[in-house]
Amino acid sequence: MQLDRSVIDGHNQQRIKEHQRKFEFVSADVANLDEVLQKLTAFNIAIPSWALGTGGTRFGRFSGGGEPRNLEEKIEDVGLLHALNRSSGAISLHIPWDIPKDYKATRELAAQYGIQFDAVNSNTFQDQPGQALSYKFGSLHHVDPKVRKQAVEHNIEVIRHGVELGSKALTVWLADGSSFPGQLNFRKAFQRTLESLQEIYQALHADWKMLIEYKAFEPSFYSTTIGDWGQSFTLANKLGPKAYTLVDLGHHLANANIEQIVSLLLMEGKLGGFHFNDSKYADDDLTAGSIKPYQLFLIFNELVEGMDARGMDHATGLGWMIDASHNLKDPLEDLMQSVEAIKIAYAQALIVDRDALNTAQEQNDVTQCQEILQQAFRTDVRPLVAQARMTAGGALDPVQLFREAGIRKTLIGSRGEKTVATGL
Ligand SMILES: [Mn+2]
Repeated sequence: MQLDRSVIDGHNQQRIKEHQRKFEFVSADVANLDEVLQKLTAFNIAIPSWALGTGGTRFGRFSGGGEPRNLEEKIEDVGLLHALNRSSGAISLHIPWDIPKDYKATRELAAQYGIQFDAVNSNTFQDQPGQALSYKFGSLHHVDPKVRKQAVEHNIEVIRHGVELGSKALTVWLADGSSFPGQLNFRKAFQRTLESLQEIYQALHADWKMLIEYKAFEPSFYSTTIGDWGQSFTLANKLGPKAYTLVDLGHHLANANIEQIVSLLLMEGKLGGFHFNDSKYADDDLTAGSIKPYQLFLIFNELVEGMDARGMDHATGLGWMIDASHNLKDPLEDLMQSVEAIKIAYAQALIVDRDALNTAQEQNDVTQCQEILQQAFRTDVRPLVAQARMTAGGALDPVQLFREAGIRKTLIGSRGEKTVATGL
């Protein structure tokens, strides 16, 4: 379904007076208002194709109604999100869950919704039907060169799909690791992974990036072959200028200082992109900003500071993606909440008094440093985000409009109550 323009206009008309009152209140204190609004408008976050259906836990899955049944319906869902929030103008595909059958038709459909193709994701963490060799004991690090070759070829195939659709990056996340001490020779596993990645790197086009995701735990219980940012960074450095580290917020050990990791990767020019989500205990893949909104703000504070230091374009300099799973909420509502939380954290980082913070840091004025950061964090920037969204043609309150317009009901009507999306 395409959302009719008049539906959004009607929704905004009803709320405009209240919005203006709030917007004028907060914007009076924002010195660089036009710049903040322009940056917020330009900032888009890619939606993962695997997060449009209901996710499960390892104990079960409780599907919702009207889930997208194929790639076309997934693009339609992202199109709906983008129409509502004007900040979800890209989809990140997962191969083989979303292999396009007709590139031209897929590109045209996406263009209708104003959707671009973000990073393509390979999958060597599970065996597919008819697959010759198993990934039970890993893929790119496998002791058997034939398994490594199969995994390398899969990644090259994923790049080919991405090239046809206009993607510019391959994201590699490996489940490779070990579950028991002694199972693996760490050095050999790392070396084999590097050699496999080098073969994949050779297949990258000149304007492509390879994003190397790390994860400290899961599904292996003892070691992960790309377990932390140091290991990803080492691989990216050895591979070359097209290889970067990708930070997934849920892939760290508890209480890791992710904002410091981000700062240093940016400094070294090796931060490639983000997978946003939130977590309480492990890689919970919850809605961004739902558990630790202050951490999300601190990360954006380092991102803005670090990108500005390198003269990077905030919107295009890094890959911004959500990587979440929704086992309770409507996936589209959850994604809207994630996008909103990310943009709120970004807006807060944009209004940090950067000069004053630099001065306070250089003077060891610890109290003032905290005052400056928390002044920004405790400012209700939601009217700024809403203003940017409305100006770009979106809804003042996307979640409420999604409900008022009965979008899920319409999707259930056309797709059915019992549909299951491919994905997690
Ligand atoms: Mn991820």
